[in-house]
Amino acid sequence: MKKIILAAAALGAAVAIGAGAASAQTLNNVKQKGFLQCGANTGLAGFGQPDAQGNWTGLDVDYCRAIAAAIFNDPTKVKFVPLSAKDRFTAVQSGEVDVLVRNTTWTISRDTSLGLNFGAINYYDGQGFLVRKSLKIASALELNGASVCVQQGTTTELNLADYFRANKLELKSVTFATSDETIKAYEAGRCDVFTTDASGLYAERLRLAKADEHMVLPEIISKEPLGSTVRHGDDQWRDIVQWTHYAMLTAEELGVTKANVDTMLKSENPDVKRLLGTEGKFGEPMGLTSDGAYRSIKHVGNYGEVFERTVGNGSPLKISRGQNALWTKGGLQYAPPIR
Ligand SMILES: N[C@@H](CCC(=O)N[C@@H](CS)C(=O)NCC(=O)O)C(=O)O
Repeated sequence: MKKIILAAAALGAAVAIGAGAASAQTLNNVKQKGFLQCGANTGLAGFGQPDAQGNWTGLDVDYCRAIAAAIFNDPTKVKFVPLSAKDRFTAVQSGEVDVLVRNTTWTISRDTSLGLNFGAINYYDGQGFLVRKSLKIASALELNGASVCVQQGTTTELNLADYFRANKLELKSVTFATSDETIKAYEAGRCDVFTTDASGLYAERLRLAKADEHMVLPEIISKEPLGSTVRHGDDQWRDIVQWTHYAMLTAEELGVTKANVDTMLKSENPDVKRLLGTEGKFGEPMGLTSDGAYRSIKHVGNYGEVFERTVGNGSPLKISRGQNALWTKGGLQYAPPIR
């Protein structure tokens, strides 16, 4: 079975890289398999993490569940494939996974030379620094000569070098292949500083024995728009992945929730009708049913609900919405109109 899946997907991928639109096969492959293969983190609290029973939770995990719900009307029709920073892009290119939702930053090189497309940004982030309070420093500009633990294959490494060079600071970077090794080396004192996306700092800090002895410095040194990633050459699939996020954002804008979505089916509000498919057939041109968005909201919730549950006040991370607030509330989360 796995061989058939990989063969079909590899064929799709080969054609995709070669001839573009011909390979609009991902949705059909997923329907044929009966489940979505989602590239996930190896274990990042709040974003993508399996528990001891193998139950996956997190903001990125729920995005994948929302895509599966739109396709199968069942959020459990997903197989999560844990991928390290180094292996994640090959897994998308080869078709091992149908979509990557794994705290991955949208950059021009990834969006072009790697033959990938970014769907939607489900978390606007930026890189920061974690240090011991005992170091008694208040700013990253005081890190001259510091040893910094960082993970390979990430934008983190590149930003770190740029920041230290731009601020004429001497840098000793200590690099590791996985976040596990990186945070353990930091905790063991092999470096003064741990750096990654700010959301990752809050998540990894939870794993430290004495989390309160560590603090996040105020500087955010980069833009890290974290989003869903698919292969080039399958516009239909990219539309599905992209509009699933926008449907969940629009639901939050319109006050449509997991709990009230069935009541909202009776709403006379034209925006709600178009979102839930009681007016207009916006799912169908993408190969979905017209109630695709309804299914995602019914089974997973709107963006605000998912945020609070996974990384916000309903979670151990307690991250505030900040840049991930709706545009109507001063944030960057903005969905194009469903019309
Ligand atoms: N957003 C950055 C960094 C993403 C990243 O991989 N962060 C690390 C540190 S928290 C991570 O998730 N590691 C988990 C792993 O590779 O197992 C990127 O796309 O390069």
